[in-house]
Amino acid sequence: MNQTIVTGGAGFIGSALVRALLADGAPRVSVIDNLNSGKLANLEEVRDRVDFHQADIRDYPAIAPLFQDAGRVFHLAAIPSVPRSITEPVPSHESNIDGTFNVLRAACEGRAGRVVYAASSSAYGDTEVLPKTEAMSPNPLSPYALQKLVGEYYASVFSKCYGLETVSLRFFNVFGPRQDPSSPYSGVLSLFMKHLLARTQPTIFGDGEQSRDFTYVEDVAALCIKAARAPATVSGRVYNAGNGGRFTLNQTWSALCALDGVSIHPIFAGPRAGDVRHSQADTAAAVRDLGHAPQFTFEDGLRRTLEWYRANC
Ligand code: UD2
Repeated sequence: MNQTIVTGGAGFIGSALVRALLADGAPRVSVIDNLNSGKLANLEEVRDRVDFHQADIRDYPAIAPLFQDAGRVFHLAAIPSVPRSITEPVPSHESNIDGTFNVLRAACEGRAGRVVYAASSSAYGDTEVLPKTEAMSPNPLSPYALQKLVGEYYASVFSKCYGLETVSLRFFNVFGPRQDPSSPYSGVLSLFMKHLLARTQPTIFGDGEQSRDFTYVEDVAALCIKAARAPATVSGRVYNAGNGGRFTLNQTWSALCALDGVSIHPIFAGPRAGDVRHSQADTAAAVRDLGHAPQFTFEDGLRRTLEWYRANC
């Protein structure tokens, strides 16, 4: 019952989690990834301690045997983009809902230990009050937000009906090294890093006054591990995985320009469909129940991420 599984473990968050698990004492980690957006290069330094399975979570017969007697499962595989879920709703639905159901079913039938599920802060949509607490009613504004919310509900129902231990963590705009800037659907910070280093203008959708609780990837990885260890009373529950702060896109771009000693004006385009206006996590429940203790301020994270892009892009 010792095996640790990370779905999406070749992605930028998943690979950070794999490194954190190995550093935390896991002898080996099993990664399930279809390599659609993940890359084996993300696992390069730890490849000899990773059992890699190229498989798609939409393919139940392919993944089910891998979950037999697994000790703990971290389910991060997804198609993670609000705009992509609007333009390409079918693959997004199939991966994020059907794929999540398959992972939960495989974990349940394989008698696996706890499943930690990567949910999303997008589930909140726009709320009148900030920061956002888990007690607020969800209000998904995009297919992606709804899909991630359905995954939470499924995780909770598997806990209630089948006794599978699950914990959902609502990731708040995770950023850090290895986030891939090559797609128009890439996370905004990876795109900002690319433009900063190329000395080109980024595009900001809307007025740039929308805000995000940007959360450094290593803090999220650490919280995932804590969620897997927390007492059984957390099973079926949902927690925010955020830093607790909030920065507008205009502030973020200016901070990055200041870090690199340049001044580049962004291009402003129309607002993006499905966008949430403001996002900020209340971290109290995760601190209380899971021992969440973010180590990196936003500025620390920006510096570390910029250093990595300078060295690797
Ligand atoms: C959502 C979730 C996040 C995570 C993510 C996965 C919210 C608040 N957050 O992130 O937790 O699940 O989905 O994809 O729902 N933008 C620009 N220019 C660009 C690209 C983006 O201005 O070139 C804007 C975008 O309109 C948005 C902000 O930057 O206002 C962040 O966009 P994102 O795609 O990085 O992440 P977001 O907030 O959709």
